[in-house]
Amino acid sequence: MLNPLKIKSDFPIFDNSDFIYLDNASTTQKPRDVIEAITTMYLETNANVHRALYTIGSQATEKYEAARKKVASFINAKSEREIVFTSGTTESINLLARTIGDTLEPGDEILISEMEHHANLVPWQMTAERTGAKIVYLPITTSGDLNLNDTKSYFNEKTKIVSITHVSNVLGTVNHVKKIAKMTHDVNAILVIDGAQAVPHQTVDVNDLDCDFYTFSGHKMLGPTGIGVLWGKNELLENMDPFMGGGEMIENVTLDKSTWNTVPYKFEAGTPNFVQAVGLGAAIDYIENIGLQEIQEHENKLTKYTLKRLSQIDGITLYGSPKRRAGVISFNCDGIHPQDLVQFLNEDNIAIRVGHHCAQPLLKVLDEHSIARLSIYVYNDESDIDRLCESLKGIKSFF
Ligand code: 7TS
Repeated sequence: MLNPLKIKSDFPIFDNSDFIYLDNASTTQKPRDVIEAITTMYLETNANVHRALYTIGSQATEKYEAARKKVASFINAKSEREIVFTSGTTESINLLARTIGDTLEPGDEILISEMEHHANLVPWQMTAERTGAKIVYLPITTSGDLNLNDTKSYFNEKTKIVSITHVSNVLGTVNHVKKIAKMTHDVNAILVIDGAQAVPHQTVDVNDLDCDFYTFSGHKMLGPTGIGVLWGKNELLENMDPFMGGGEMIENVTLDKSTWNTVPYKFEAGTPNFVQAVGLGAAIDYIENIGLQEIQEHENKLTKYTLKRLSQIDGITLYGSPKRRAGVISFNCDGIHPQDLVQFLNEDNIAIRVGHHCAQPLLKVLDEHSIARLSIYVYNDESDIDRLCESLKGIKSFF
């Protein structure tokens, strides 16, 4: 069984403090192993990758490519050639919106959903502006699940790209990717999955899910900021144009014309975030040491406990009750502005997030401007939730 207290002791930010961090959907804290992997890289093997032909240059390149292999195996990609390092989910989706997106024609449809983070919405709106394609939104049910009933009107011969979140960053809904993959491929469209809130918390097997592209961020899975992943089926990546031009993404450059490097380097223009990639590799080692199965079981149990404890407090509204839910819980408290709520919690050294969570269309569906949200991870336990609930009760009585 996973031991959150022992795990917490691996995270220097919690040393000698009663700080309770429940904003893991925004970003996670970093274990010592990850911090040390980054520091060691700078202290001992800092040289630019794929170009520096001296000892530490080769070592840096080896570590960078080892991290790519680790990522490939973590999500069960067929080969590390299918792993493109980006700066994060946002860049991964923008890359797709500028490449496969820009092959669309007027009248083509991009199908996304009402529960998307802006990172999986705005880039497609920009694609639609450029190409004349149309965005269609899959609606959500009152429980916060995707409404997959009337699928014929959403998945049709005009649908070219479907881009859906694996797990909602507001409602915690875990979407049925395999079911959506079948609907997508039945109309010969391409399926992109935004896995930012899934990969840190559950086993993701991109082959089993049968999607075409999958994206996620290192900083939400104990890794550093500035590193993310775009996984794509090799044959699709091979046929795509590059996203950005610059160093290392080329095969040959003349004054007239350039040709492209092989996949995945064709998509990694300029000096990549190689130190951060190595940090992400250390984060994967750390997660695999605990075990994703254990992480998922721990979070399921703690989510149930949190929902029960919050529902026992008068005046708390919980948003969404999806059939399959991850450890993201949005709520508000009658008569207290969520902004005030979060500030009072902060005085008790408890961090949660408030706002529209970069999902304004979803908040409109929920008829709210601002929502408080807690999100759990490996170092949280029932005592964190107890303290949160005690603090909430105190704030309520103050108001
Ligand atoms: N997709 C989802 C589902 C997300 O939750 C986020 C970030 C992103 C994409 C973008 O990830 P980035 O690493 O490129 O920024 N979500 C949040 C959040 O819920 N609170 O802060 C960031």
